[in-house]
Amino acid sequence: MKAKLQKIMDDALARINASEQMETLNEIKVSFLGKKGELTSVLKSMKDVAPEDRPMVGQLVNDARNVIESKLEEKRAKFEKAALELKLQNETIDVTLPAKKPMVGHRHPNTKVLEEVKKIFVGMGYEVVEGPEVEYDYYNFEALNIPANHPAKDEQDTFYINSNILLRTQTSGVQVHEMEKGKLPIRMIAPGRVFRSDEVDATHSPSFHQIEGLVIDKNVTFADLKGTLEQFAMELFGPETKVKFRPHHFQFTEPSAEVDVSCFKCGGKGCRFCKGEGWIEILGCGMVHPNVLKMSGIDPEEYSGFAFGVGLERIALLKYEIDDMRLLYENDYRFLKQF
Ligand code: 2U9
Repeated sequence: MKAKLQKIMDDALARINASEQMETLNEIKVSFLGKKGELTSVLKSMKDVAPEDRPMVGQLVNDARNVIESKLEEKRAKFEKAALELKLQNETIDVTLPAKKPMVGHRHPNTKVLEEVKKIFVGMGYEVVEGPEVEYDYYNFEALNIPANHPAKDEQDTFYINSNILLRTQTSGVQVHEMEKGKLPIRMIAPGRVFRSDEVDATHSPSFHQIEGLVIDKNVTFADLKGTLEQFAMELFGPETKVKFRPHHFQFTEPSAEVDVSCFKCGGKGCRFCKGEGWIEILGCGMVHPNVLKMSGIDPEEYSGFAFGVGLERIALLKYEIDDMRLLYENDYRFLKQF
């Protein structure tokens, strides 16, 4: 019996040593230690062993099982280690390969223009002030001398939240809040999103951005307004830029004007870009209406001021020669990566 066990063990160990893959180890385990395995069959034939020898034979079978199991385990660990080494070798990273180029973000043309405009006015000593997009009717219209029956107040043009509250149609409310604080002089710009119930097309959108400016001090004149906006135009469009003030009407300024700049494409001779005019309209402005000053608690006999308003998208379209405003809102990377 002892010799038989020894032979079974030797066979098992020889097969384990000769095995070259994990699956073979499983087969060996089944054929020696499984239900119908060689070692198990020895245990089953225990009834043929003399009772006094049974403990000894039992011990030998157990010892043989332990040896085979530990050899199987040893070989399994070897296979696993070799598989891991092979995997690591195959997955080695070649650090000398060129890296993938990451996509670099671009500033939106609106942001670029806004930053440029802010820089120009901050350079002239202006403060940048922001305010709420949802505003009281009073701050958007009434405080700006826009009467109840004015067409701008029509529901066709303005998004109302209720009869008293609306989405601002201009950033002017921000200036009114500043004036109400009573701290003079004021020299500020108010950039921000505004809303008008417009149909979308190449030059209109129900939501766009404005930058408005306000200066209030003693002895502020139209000459100050002209000098300031001329300087602004030259910094934004180049030092050769000329400006032209055309009389206009706004409820909140008197006198009022629209400002054209000489075409920065043809220098004023007339081209396709300026539609042969030589001039391009860029903003509106005027001297703050005495009613507007009065309503916010400023004495128009003591103080005067000027104000202006620029459409941010309009400047971006002009400066970057973009022919459709919708491109500014679609966030198509092929468009944005050009800026
Ligand atoms: C206060 C007093 C006066 C702001 C002004 C304009 C002229 C103007 C337009 C430009 C293009 C609006 O974006 S746009 O459609 N704006 O022409 N805005 S004066 O006047 C003010 C503002 C606040 C207290």
